Amino acid sequence: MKKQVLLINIPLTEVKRPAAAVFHLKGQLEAGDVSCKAFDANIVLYNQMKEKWPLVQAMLDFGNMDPDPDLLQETSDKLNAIIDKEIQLTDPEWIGVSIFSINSTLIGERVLKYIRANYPGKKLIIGGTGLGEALGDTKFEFANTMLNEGLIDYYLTGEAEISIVELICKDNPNAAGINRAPKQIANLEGLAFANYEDCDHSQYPWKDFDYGVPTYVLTGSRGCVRRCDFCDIYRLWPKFKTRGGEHIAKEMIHHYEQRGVDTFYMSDSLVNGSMKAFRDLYQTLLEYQDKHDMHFTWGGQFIARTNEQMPLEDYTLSRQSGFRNAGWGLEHASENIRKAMRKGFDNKAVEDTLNNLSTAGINTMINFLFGHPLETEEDFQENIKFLYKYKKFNDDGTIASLNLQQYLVFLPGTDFFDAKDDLVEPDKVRHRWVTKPHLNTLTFREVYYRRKKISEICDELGWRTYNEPVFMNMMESQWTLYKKDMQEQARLTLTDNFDKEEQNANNFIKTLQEA
Ligand code: B12
Ligand code: SF4
Repeated sequence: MKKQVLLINIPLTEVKRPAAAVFHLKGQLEAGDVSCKAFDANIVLYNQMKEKWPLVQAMLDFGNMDPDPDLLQETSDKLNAIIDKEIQLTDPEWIGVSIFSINSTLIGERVLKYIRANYPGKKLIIGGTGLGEALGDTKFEFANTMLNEGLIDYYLTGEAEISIVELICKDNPNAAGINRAPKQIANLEGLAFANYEDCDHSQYPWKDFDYGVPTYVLTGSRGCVRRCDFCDIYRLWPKFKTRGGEHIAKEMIHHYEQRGVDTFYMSDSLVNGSMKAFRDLYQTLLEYQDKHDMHFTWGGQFIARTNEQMPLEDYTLSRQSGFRNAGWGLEHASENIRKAMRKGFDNKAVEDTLNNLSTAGINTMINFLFGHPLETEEDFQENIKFLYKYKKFNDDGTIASLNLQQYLVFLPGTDFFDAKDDLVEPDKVRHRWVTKPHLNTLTFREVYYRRKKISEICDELGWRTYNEPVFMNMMESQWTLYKKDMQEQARLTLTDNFDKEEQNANNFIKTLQEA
């Protein structure tokens, strides 16, 4: 059926739930009386290449400098055929391609070349957080390259609900966010609800993932109430803006009444950034559940708070309203390192939060970030202590898993990156750093050892972890490369002998066990 606009989500996005952008923007355009089809090409491709999907994911990973050319060709040909069919079906005037993250640029460029070559008369735009290296990176290098090569007509930066309406509905290409930096949207309640009518539930492998049923991604707030130094969120959204909790609940109710979907994942940086909005949200859902024979399920990222800031009642009531999963960036068990990162919560907040989650029956997946340049032996021991002290919350299911990732990198577009020269200096090998001698003595050798030790302790204690074999594989390759580079460039041989470090760590574990 002919549409004015076709919005396409391309790889790489997760298949466990639809990527939200195209459905959010469809809602906005249709409210402006422009017909729009939101199409998730990523999920159609996934269904065609299911067996090879892990390889496709690894190939498109931005860090993969050596993608398999045959697989890339096959993926690209299949994706172009999928997109071609959809363009023929909808014959749109405008085509918008979503570049979800930097992992979408490699395949994105090929898609844009294909559409440009085969449909030169169509107006082509891109948007998404993959237009630059990081959110705070206002050079939008990928987007500018595409524009300069004539592959697109416009790129829309940042949150695009208003700029896309300006461009397509109001024919105003000079509005903020079009081919230049965005302007933060002041009133999120002024936007239309997301429109998931085009989302084909039968395509998604729901049953293989957490909730097991159709799940929509919704946005309650943008920006963050914190300013962690390694994070780029506050550069793009300088202010924390939230919808009222009642307004968010009404959108959930709308999707339930329209398509029977009762399960949601919030894209917010923090669902409890505003305690007022959080409380209004669960109250409104509870009231609706009381009157109807149904139950919501929802989850999202949240921040640790003390009992004084968020008492147990908030946990139990939100759980009753369906709040089941909370993603949590603990990042480090040492208060000192969290302070250096500006995480903004102390050990009491960690303790209170874990106890309350456990009592209320809400589970959490915790992110860690290892290898902070200021991390001392004592800070490292705090991470070990955490694994012993809170193992009970792994056992009772409260901590659903630990996402240990690899190690901390300096992401351009963050305060951490900008302060790099105050903290570290280049190591003897490329791409590496050592902490400035007057601050610490940390080198990649310790980062590698400590990361490995944490992995081993998790294994021994039976902690559930996320993607750990893949992360540790990458750490091993990094370590091998580091040793090789050290030897070649500094004529310094590093051995795998960590006896001294092992002894220190094991002595510390002994004191924990005896305590
Ligand atoms: C939810 C989420 C995820 C989910 C994805 C769920 C899914 N279905 O794929 C999970 C946890 C799996 C995930 C994974 C990753 N993510 Co993520 N994720 C987010 C998060 C928190 C919200 C994204 C979202 O849904 N927003 C809601 C929708 C409506 O907004 P949106 O996608 O940004 O779209 C808006 C604009 O970008 C723009 N837009 C988007 N597309 C288009 C298209 C057109 C044509 C136009 C005009 C405009 C436009 O308009 C939209 C409406 O305002 C963001 C951070 C944030 N708060 O935004 C990070 C974020 C997008 N993720 C990021 C990254 C790096 C990743 C990962 C690579 C790894 C990682 N470190 O987490 C992987 C990559 C995923 C993959 N498969 O390759 C970065 C991207 C940075 C970058 N420059 O690439 C972000 C910004 C977080 C960050 N600060 O680092 N992520
Ligand atoms: S709490 Fe999360 S989203 Fe907010 S600034 Fe810190 S890392 Fe970024």
